[in-house]
Formats: sequence, C-alpha cells, structure tokens
Amino acid sequence: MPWPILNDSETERLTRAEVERQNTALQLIASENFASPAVMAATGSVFTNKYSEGYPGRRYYGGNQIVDQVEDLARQRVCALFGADHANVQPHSGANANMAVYQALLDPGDTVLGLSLDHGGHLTHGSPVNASGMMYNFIGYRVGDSDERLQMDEIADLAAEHRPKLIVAGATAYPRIIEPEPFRKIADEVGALLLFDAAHIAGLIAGGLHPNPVPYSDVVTFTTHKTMRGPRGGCILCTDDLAAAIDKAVFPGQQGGPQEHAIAAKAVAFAEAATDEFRTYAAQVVSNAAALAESLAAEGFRLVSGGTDNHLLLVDLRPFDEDLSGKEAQTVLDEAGITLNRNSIPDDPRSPFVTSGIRIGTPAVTTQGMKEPEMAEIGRLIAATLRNRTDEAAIKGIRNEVRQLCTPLAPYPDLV
Ligand code: DSN
Repeated sequence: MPWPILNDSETERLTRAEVERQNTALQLIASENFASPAVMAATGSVFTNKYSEGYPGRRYYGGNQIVDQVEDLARQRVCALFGADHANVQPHSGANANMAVYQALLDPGDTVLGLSLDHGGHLTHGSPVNASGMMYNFIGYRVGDSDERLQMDEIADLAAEHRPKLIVAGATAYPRIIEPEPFRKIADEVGALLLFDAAHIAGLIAGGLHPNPVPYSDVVTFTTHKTMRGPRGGCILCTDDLAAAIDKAVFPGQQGGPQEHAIAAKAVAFAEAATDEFRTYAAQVVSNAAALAESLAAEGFRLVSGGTDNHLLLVDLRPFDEDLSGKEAQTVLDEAGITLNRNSIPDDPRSPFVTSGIRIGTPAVTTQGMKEPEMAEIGRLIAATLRNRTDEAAIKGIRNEVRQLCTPLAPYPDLV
C-alpha cells in the first residue's frame, strides 16, 4: 500500500526553517548541542517501529532479537565509558531518570538533600511544583553568599541535622566543578545514598575534564543530548546491587515501551564519546567557556562565582545595566540571532520568570568549530545587542553579523 501522504509540505517547510535557524544563528543554550549525522540517522531509523517492553532477553513482545543487541550495545558502551557496573539506557529524559531513581531508592515522604532550584538545581531536585518535591521531603542546600560556590561544610551540617536517605549532587546552572568525593564522605557520615545528576556535564566527564562521579556514587543519572552530544534522552548508571531495583523502577515503574530508535542513537553517541576527537571537543568546550567569560567580564558583566570551570556561564546583568532583566535580554538577543535563556542568579531579587541573569553555554558552538577568537566576537555581539536593545536597525545589523559568523561553520550545511 502507498503511504497516505507522500509529501507533507507544511512539516517539511518548518523543518527547513529550523535547519536555517540552527545553521545561521548562535545556539548558546547550555543544555543544547548539535547531534552528529550518525546520531540523527539512528534516531530516524526503523527501530522507531518496535515495541520492546522489558529488557534484553526478557521482553514482553516478540521480534526483539535485534533490538536486544542494540540495547545491549548501548549498555555495554556506556558502562565502559564511565566504568559503571550497570546501565539503564531506557529513560526518555533526565527527569524520568531521576524520578525512577527516587522510586527505586525512596518511599514517599523520605528526606532528600538537593541543590535548590533558585541556586542552580533542577526541577527534579525537589522543586515544590515538581513531583519530586510533592512526593519526597526535599531539603535544599544553597551556594555561599560571597563565593557563590557549593559549601560542603553547610551541606554536611544539613545532612547531620536532617539525616536524609538520599543526597543529590548535580546542577543545571552551576559553573564550577562539582567534586563527587566530598559528597560521598557526607553521605557515608549520615548513612545516605548518593545520586550524582551529571546531566549537564556527562560529556565533560567522558572527555576527562571533570571528575568521574561513578566510583563515588550509588547512582549517576545524565541526559544524552547535552554535552554528551547524543539524541534526546536519559541514562542511569548504578552499582550492581541496585541494578534490579533501578530497572524495575524505569520499567514498569515509570515508563512503558522504550524508544529503541533513541537507544540506538545513544549507542552511537557513546561510541563517539569514547574517541580522542571527543576528548579534544570536550576540552575546547571548557576553553571556549573561559574565553567567553573573559570577553563578557571585559564588557562589564558580572559572572556568578567569578568565572567558569565547565561549559556554562551564569551572568548577572545588573552591573552592566540595572534596568535590564534576563527576560528582556533573552528576547532581544533572540532577535539578533543569539539564542540563550534567562536564568535566576543566586538570591535573585526578580521572579524566576523575569530574572536578573542569563545562562550561556558553549557545547553547540564548539561542535560547529568555534574557538577562542569567535568567543571574543560573541561576547562583543552580546554586549552590543544589549546596549542597543531599543534600536531596531542596530539589532538587524547584529543579526547580519551573527549570520556571517555562523554560516561558514554551519552544523548542517547539507540539510539546507
Ligand atoms: N532543561 C534543562 C536545562 O536547560 O538545563 C534541564 O533539564
């Protein structure tokens, strides 16, 4: 039988428009990246057609002989990459991965320590509007008033006071290295389990830039589409003794059928991340973030914690312009072809919807081949856009400069 629609021109038009946007504008959202053609081919493969509830060798439906091999390949590759005992590659997202870990390790009402969302944590680290915060008794730790870094002494004091069953390390808007060893020590002192949420920095760990939390953690979760540069999705690594509980919590606990096309693409990404080229890439991500930080500081912006050790910067806009909110900055920068997100800074006087900060990341621009000279240029373009934010002609001019900067390094020139 012929397919019912041979050519969906509306979706095709939108896809082309999105290719054009990605090819000609600066993608500076810290949690985004450009997946390789091999990752995208696997994501668009026939594995999308298959139902495979269960795990390799233990499926509820037939026809999973090949799917079992692809899921095993992904599991083996990610275990080798991080030195983990066991992997579950089925979580559809980082949020699903974290909720599955909580279901595996906790009972409703149990106490957990996690970084507060307004100090750089994630929704699933106990935000009251998220199921994590509704189901479990999360106690938030915060960064220090003066240095805006994790205060391990304060986290130890909170742990001693609240005796959590689980401690969550990890962040979505924290520009410094998170050392896993001190978290392990605190967890051991109070008999807690340790979950390290490495969603943002998994690629930096795989690339050897940040300490590997696997030897120190009971469970590590991460997303595969950020610095890992794979397909959208999540992954859980854990010790052998937690493997059965984690697997049961993902399926049937949180999810039904796994997305085997995404799992095939995760297998590709894990192989890519084990290469020397990926290590070079990860190192350049960090160098680029440092170069961009320097450029923005010279333009009069304040960097939360004074700088960065990873792929992102958290920028306090107030010293640059007291009246400029993160929301306004995000909107006008988008018009200039500079895409990033507003973000609360620690103890932000503005609401989380408005904010006094922006978050900027270098994973995507580094993938397309930008280096330190382009970072200096990006810092200049950001400052020029925000200084001229009420001048439509100036913003149009900057949009053209951004296009000229991006076009020779377009990530997907063949998709146009
Ligand atoms: N949305 C992700 C981020 O931008 O950090 C976290 O889930």
